Amino acid sequence: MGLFITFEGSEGSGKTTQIKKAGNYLSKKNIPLIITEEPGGTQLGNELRKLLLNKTSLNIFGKSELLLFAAARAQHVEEVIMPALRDGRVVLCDRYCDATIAYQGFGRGLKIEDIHRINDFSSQFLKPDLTLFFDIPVDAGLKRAVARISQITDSPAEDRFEREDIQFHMKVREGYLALVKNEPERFRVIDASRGIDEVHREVCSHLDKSIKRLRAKG
Ligand code: Z5A
Repeated sequence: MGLFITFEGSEGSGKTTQIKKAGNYLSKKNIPLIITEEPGGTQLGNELRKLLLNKTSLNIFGKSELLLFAAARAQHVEEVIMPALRDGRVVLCDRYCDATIAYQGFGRGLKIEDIHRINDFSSQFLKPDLTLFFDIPVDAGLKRAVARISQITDSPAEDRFEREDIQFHMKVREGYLALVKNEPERFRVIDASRGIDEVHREVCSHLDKSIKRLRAKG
């Protein structure tokens, strides 16, 4: 069985930058891996991603949004993540079930117990071995995210969530911090306000430890 590592964080925390660098780091060590993301990672997931993230005139209610993320996850777990893990690969995944608790639970205010049930169903109870949470103050992260979006000119901006007000993003961060508190053994909190290379070095040290642990298990 491989190793399942998720990257989580609020807007502009740099997790997408870091997941790519982590992939390069592991590839250089000849460790078989895939990099994937939620929502996305499959054809169905990519279609749902467009619906969920591009700002259109479509009115999506909170519960419908929750179920669309769950549908993308169900497909992703069965089609991509589980086969890769069975194949002995390291799976690096940009967001997963924790994002649903943070955004739909804390951000939108949907019932947390309902979300746990839906997460369990859509993920077939598959939990990450390790979750790196990239933590950054909300205003600093939003500044980065807005700057990145303003550079995109060749495709529709995936900015439906960035357009939410600052209170929404503060509740999301609060949600992540509550998850970290509940499961300290799974999470590593990374101070994402530092420079890219410094953050990368810390990511590599967590990856190395997890891989060592996996190898020790045989
Ligand atoms: N969502 C949800 O609501 N429920 C769910 O169940 C799931 C997701 C799974 C899609 O996520 C959205 O879906 C997300 C939650 C919701 N909300 N939003 N938005 P996403 O991961 O695809 O989108 P994102 O969170 O907006 O990611 P992002 O914009 O790609 O941000 P990021 O990954 O945190 O950061 P980045 O792209 O690596 O960096 C942003 C910019 O900052 C970029 O210009 C970098 O060059 C720069 N950067 C990165 N690191 C640094 C450092 N260290 N210093 C300075 N500048 C930096």
